[in-house]
Formats: sequence, C-alpha cells, structure tokens
Amino acid sequence: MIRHLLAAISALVLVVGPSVAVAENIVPEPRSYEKRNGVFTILTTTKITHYPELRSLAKYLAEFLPLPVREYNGEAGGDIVLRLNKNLADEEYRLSIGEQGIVIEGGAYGGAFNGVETLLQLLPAKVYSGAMALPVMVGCCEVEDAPRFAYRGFMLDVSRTWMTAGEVKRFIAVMAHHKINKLHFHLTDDEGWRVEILSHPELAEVGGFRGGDSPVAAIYGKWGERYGGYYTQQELRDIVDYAAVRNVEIIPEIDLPGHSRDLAKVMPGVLCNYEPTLTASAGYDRRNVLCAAKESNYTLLKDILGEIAAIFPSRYIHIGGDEVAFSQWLECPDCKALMAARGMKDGEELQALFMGRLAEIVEGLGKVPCVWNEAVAGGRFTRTSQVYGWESIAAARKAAADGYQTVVMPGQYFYFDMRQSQREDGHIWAAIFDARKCYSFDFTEQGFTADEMRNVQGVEASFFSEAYLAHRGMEPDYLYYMTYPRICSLSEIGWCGDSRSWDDFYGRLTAGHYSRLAAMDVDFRLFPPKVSYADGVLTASADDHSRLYYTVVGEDGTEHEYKGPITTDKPQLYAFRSRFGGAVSPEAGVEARFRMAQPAVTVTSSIPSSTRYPYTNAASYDGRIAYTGRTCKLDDWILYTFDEPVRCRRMEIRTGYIQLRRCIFEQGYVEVSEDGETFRRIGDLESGIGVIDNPDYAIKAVRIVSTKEGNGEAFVTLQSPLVYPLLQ
Ligand code: TNX
Repeated sequence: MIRHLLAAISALVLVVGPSVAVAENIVPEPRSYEKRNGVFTILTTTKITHYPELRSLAKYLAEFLPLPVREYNGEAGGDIVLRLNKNLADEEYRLSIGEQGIVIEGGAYGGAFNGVETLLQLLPAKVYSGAMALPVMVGCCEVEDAPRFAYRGFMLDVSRTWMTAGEVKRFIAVMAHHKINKLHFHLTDDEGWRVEILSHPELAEVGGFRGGDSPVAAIYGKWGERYGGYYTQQELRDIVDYAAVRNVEIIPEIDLPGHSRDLAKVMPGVLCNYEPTLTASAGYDRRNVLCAAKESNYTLLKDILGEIAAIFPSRYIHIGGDEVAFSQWLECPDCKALMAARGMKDGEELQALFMGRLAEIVEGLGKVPCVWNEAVAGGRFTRTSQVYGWESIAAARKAAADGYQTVVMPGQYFYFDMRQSQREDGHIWAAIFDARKCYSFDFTEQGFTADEMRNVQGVEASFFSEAYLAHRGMEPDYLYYMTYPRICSLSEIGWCGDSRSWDDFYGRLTAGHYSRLAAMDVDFRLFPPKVSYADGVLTASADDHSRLYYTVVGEDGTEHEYKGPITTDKPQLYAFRSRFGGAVSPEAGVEARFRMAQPAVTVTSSIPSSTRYPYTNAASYDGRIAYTGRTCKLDDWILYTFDEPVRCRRMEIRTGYIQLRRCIFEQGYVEVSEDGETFRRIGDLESGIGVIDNPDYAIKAVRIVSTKEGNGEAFVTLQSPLVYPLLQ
C-alpha cells in the first residue's frame, strides 16, 4: 500500500516537476558510479537513521534535508541510513540508492561523511542554499569510492588579513563540500598574531591589531586606523568542533623562528642582542627572527606550543621554518658565540638547532612537528616530522626522497594567491595560473618515483593573504574568486589518480558544479570568454552555462547581454565578461582593447631618488620600479612630464609595488597641466592611486602631492604611468 502511495506521489511529483537530480557531475569524481533504474523519493516523513557514532553527521545532513533524525535500530527501508562498516578503509564509503531507501556506509566517520557529500551532489544544487523543498527524487545508483590521498589540505593565512571565526567556518563549510579534509591554519606571521595565549595575553591583545597606535605597523594602505582581531581559545575550540563535523582536521601553524615580527613587536626581548641600523627603514625595526641563543625564547615557545597543543586535537603542529633571515643571527654576538661553541659554520646549522629544539618541545607534547621544506634542506631535521614542499617540485620530491612524510604544494600549481591571468590581481612570483593549469598537476609526469610516492601524504593549496587587504573593494569575495574553482581542481588531484581528463572535468564543473557553488553563494571565478574578430564581425563565447555580457568604451559602462555576433569596424571598443550567479570572469576582448600607450615621459620629484632604483625606471614602461631616497613628507610631490601632450581615455599614477600597493603616498591629490606650467587640482588619490578619467584635454604633465607626513616606510616606490589610449 505504502509503496503504491509512494509511486503515486513520485508520479505526481514528476508531473508537478520538482527537482530530479542529475547524477554524473560529481566533483571530485568517485572511483565507481553505477546508475540503476528507478528513483527514491525523499519525503518530509523520510527519516535519517544513524549508528550512534554518526549522530553529528546525521544532524549535519539534516541541515540540508530537513528530516527527522533517529538512532539506527536494525530496521531498514524507507530511510536514509548512515552506517559504519569496518571492512572499509577509514575514508572509504559505499553509497547505495535504491527505490526503498538510501544507505551510506563508511569505514569511519570520515568515510560516511564523504558518502553524505556525494549524496548532496546527487540532489538538486539548491540543497546547498538550505532551501531544499521536499519531496525530492534521487536516481538509483551504487557508488564505491575512496580517496587517493589521506591528506587533502588547504592553508588559510589569517595573519596577514584577519578573518572572523564566522568567515573561517564558512570557508571550511565550502571546502568540506569538496572533500578537502585538512585546514592548515596559518595563525601567526609578521603582520598579526591571531591566537589567544592565556599565559601571555598581550600576544593576541596587542599583536592581533595593527595600524593606529599599535606597535605593529600597518601595511598595504591602511596606515591610519587600528584594525585586526584574534580568536579566543573558546572560539578556536568551536571552530575545531565545527570542522570535525565536516571531516576537517585543523592543523595549527605558529610560524617560527622567522616571520615573527609581530611577536617581536609585542615582546622585543625575543630578538637578537644587537642594535640594528634603522636608517634604511625610517627608524622601524623590521627584524623578524627569534634569537637562537636566548634560553628564555625556548621557555616562551614551550608555553605557547603547550597551549596550542591543548586547543587543537590534531596530532600535528606546524612550526614554520620558512624564509629565516640568517643575517640577524650572524650579527648577534650571542648567536655567534653559540655557533662557535658548537662548531657551526652557517645559519642553516643554527636553524637546525633551533628547529630541533622546537621539534623536541612539540614531540614532548605528544604531537608530530610539521615544517616548511627549508627546515629540512640540510637533511638534519627529525625524520618523524611532516614536511610541506612549497618552494618547488624538486624541494617537495627531495623531502619525500629523504624519507620525510611530505605534503606536496609547489607554488606554481598550488599557491592560489597567484594571479589567474596576466591582467588580474595577485602575486606572480611562482607563476600565473588558473584552475586548468592547477588541474594538470600529475605526479607521474612530474617524475615522482614509487619510493617518493610512498612518503607523499597528499596535496595542499594555500592562500597567503598579504594582498587581500588591498582588495577590500571586493570584500568578502576576493578570497573565493582566487580559490574557486581552483579548489575544485585541487579536490580531484587529491581524490582521483593521475592522468585525469580536463575536458571531462570541465564538463562536470560547468554543467553541474557551477550551480552548486552558486547555491553555496560562492562568488567564484569563471574562465575568460573567447573572443575573435574576422571580416568585420566580432564573436564571443563562454561556457554553455554562463551568461555573456559586453560593455562598450565611450558608453556609461552598461552591460549588454551578448545575443550573437556583432558587426563593427571598431572591435577594440568591446569588452566581454561572463557571469553565473555571483561568479564573474575577467574581461576579454581583442588585443587592441587592452593595449596600453607608452608615451615618452620624464619623472621628477621633490624627493631625491634612490641610487639603485632611479626615476628613469618609472619612465621605462618595462615593469621595473623606482624608489625614492627617503620617506615621503607633507607636500612632497612626484611629477610626470610627457614629451608630447597625451590624449587618452584614462590615466593612472600608481605608487607602491605592482602586486602589493605598499609604500604608497597614503593621502594626497592629483594635479594636471596642459602646458607643463600651470597646474589645476582635479581630485584626491583613490587608495593611493591618481586617476584621470576621460579627460577632454591633452595632458602635458600630471603631479601627485602628498597631504600626509610619511607612512612609516623608508621610501616610496614609483611605477610607470598607466596610459589607456583613446579607442576610436
Ligand atoms: C611565500 S609559503 C611565503 C609567504 C608568502 C607567500 C606569498 C611560505 C612558506 N612563505 O610568507 O606570503 O610566499 O605567495
């Protein structure tokens, strides 16, 4: 009877047309998925029944499917059952959807969680927006699945850019939907201390904030105001619990002994024992390495790491070890004496001693130390550690070959703070790469041997956030624009084997997964549209699922929907962008649309230039930058005089580095001159940038004038003017 009723309801539902799930677009792709005939209909009366160990998982599932939760009592049918099966590996699972019900079996909690995530992906995407109306039908199938790697991680840098506990949880929630199971939590660095330490409360209370009256200098354009934050231990425990429900282990990092400027600002006694010369840094002590010779430092670190060990249940504590400026030790009489006493010849040996002592502390706390690859470069570091190979593929392979359990994360594939195409924002030091290039990472092709692979624990991607602050205009979604869909690629590298097919992945991504990301409210990055021009016709295309728009130079910026080829003899006026929910692509167009003019220019200033980086660099248009020879003062100016007056559609005068707007004229105004003699003030700097939009005159000279006394930096960096030519 009930069966007939259900069948009738299913039929009705089919007619009325509620959601029928599409099955094939699962990310990361399961090892085996077999479609079966029939459907199971989830009704409001369907129960989620679970083994006692899976209670929080059942409640998690009920956040998406508003169903009653019951402990499993042996009966079957008509239910969604969450079980453990000791014959499966911990993270392995089986998902079976039959007409009578759904069974998810995991080897351990993580396996069952993975099965639940796959089930969610078999439902309509709106399940992720918390708006799943019931009944909903799901096609019958059998899934058998397990990850390739036990370690599928992501590193979040909350030191450089502060994120609230709520923002961190949201990030965890989204990555967990991709079966990423480790959050490497970069809690300290030169720019911020984010974890409450009860035995030394000033670390977070002072070191969690910068700018204003904080001893920690502001960077990247927020000089005046005090800003930042830290997590209380209670908040961190809450994040740990939240993550555990989502099968995410949190591995805390305290970055030592370098990257510790913030710590040193709060406790100057941790630095080496010498008076630094501060002329080059406008009096600001930028040292960031803990003295290796001070016993008190090890006592302090024991206190700190003891509290970290108590907050985070993970077996692992990351203690950094990257980018240590040995010069500070080599200038320190105490470090030199220590080195002499131990017969050490270089900073690397002293680093091995420092990191070795930290490792002892961590092991004494019953945990495994994790380090960045530099810490083991000399091969002296304890073999019972986990190494993060970030500098290069060779560095990752070497750590694995030397017998360290290794997490592979070379920057050119896995640093998601790198820009995704030439004209977008982000770092460039490792590479410019998008989700496709990331996806192409293949252990076999990269030459990892079978021996090395035995030590590879898995993969990790990272988002270092020193440039994040400069993108407050995109807040909060610059983070998601930079990390998705690259995390989707990461999830398959970590989950599936080598030799994956991009076309297949791209198909699943665009046809199914984009909708899920949109339902999660993730403003991810779309791939740029393809644009071509031939025989007077301009054609553009995006993926089949996004909408395509264009703007025309000279109009007011309105976006028109692209409906078909555009006949024009001025293709350079058009820029195309695709959109999918809140997701957006970078602009694309014909080459000429993005070409910049490079009119001959002379740069002068009220400040003399540095000798190594003369102002001619800023007149060269070749990407080099110039430095002033001192900090900037009130009324200082920088003047750009063009050989010939310049007609253009926009001009920008920027100070600061190209990816990181640092050492900028913080506040000031812009003056232009049509004859090179008389100047008129046309506006204020916008985030340190002088902007002239749509001038209806030719610019002979432009000058920016500081209205603020310095910014705590020793110099100002200058770039070439950005001149957007007229496009008639
Ligand atoms: C290298 S990764 C760093 C970070 C920077 C990052 C920027 C690592 C161990 N050190 O301090 O933020 O590059 O991409």
